[in-house]
Amino acid sequence: MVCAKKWIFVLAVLMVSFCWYNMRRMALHPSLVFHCNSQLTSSSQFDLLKQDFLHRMLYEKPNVLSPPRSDVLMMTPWFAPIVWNGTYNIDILNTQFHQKNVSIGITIFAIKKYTVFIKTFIETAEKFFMVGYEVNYYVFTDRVGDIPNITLGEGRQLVILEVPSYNRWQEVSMRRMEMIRDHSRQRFVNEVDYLVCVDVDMRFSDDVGVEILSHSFGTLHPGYYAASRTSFTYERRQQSTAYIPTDEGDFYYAGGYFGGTVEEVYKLSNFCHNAMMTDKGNNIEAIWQDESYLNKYFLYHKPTKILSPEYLWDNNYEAPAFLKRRRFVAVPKNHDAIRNKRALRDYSRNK
Ligand code: 4GW
Ligand code: MN
Repeated sequence: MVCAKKWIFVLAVLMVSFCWYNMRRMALHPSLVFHCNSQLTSSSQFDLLKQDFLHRMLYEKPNVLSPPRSDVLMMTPWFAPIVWNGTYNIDILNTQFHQKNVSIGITIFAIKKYTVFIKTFIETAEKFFMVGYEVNYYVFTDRVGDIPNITLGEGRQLVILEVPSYNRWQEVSMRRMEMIRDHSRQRFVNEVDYLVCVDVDMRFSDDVGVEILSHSFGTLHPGYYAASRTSFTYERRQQSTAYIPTDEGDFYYAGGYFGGTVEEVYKLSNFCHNAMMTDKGNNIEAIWQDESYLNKYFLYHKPTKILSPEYLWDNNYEAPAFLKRRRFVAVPKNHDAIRNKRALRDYSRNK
């Protein structure tokens, strides 16, 4: 009898402390109280998740106390990597991206006489651009008959998109944004995961692979990677939607190389095209056309990855010691033969 009383007492003490504890917990963290019921056993979207894992790979251990590069900035203040040779392991990246089965679209514009650049562009891309992946070359042109027949590797195809040409060269350059936007929503979104949007007057001369891919990416302009904020050639007139004040700006991004997922490229090109149209309505055009609007976009929608000038170089510049590779290089243009007007718009413009 005494024993039973003792147990009833112990039980009562336990119950009181349990209630007290829970009341305190509820008072402090009301949101921590979950009402669990049979839903725990019902199905969930997580049931469909695939367990991706990497296989055994042998490579040098990353060393926390000795970064792979100390001569260049490898990370922005918003934690976007800046892609330089020596900072990544392409084997790890390839394993990850192949597992996701990614496909890549590359957009190029060959309007009027710029069709002459297509052959070298595609031939060199076949050697160096996203080798081993599914690649669609989207060639926008007004001269379909001038696009040469080029034999492509397995999983790679050429898609010719006939588009109108504009009289003013500035408009030819700027309207790329509108066409990329429209085709992103109508076509690209159904065909590829990522888009890479580049100038056509270029050649690949070294590997460009999945290390460049990210949600959204921009590229450091080879003429301005070391420049001060105030000397960036952003649009400085307040009346323009591309306006950037002299006390703002991270980098000067090149108009001839950006990309990301199709959705992100859609948002970017939609912004740039709309901003251009607003300016057009106000009779103003940004100083470096599409490049100025792109720089405005990236200032307030920070890219999640940034490509170093290895990915966009012009041999008119003296190659600095930190430049270990020149992967994508401007093809010298004969301005009088190629362009309708003498207009200096090269990467070497500030030289
Ligand atoms: C001046 O007479 C011109 S024509 C300036 C650009 C022109 C142009 C540009 C063109 O007649 N046809 C054309 O397809 N484009 C596209 O716009 C082409 O994809 C080219 O790579 C891109 C940007 O022009 P760009 O390469 O001449 O610009 P920069 O010198 O800044 O790389
Ligand atoms: Mn160019």
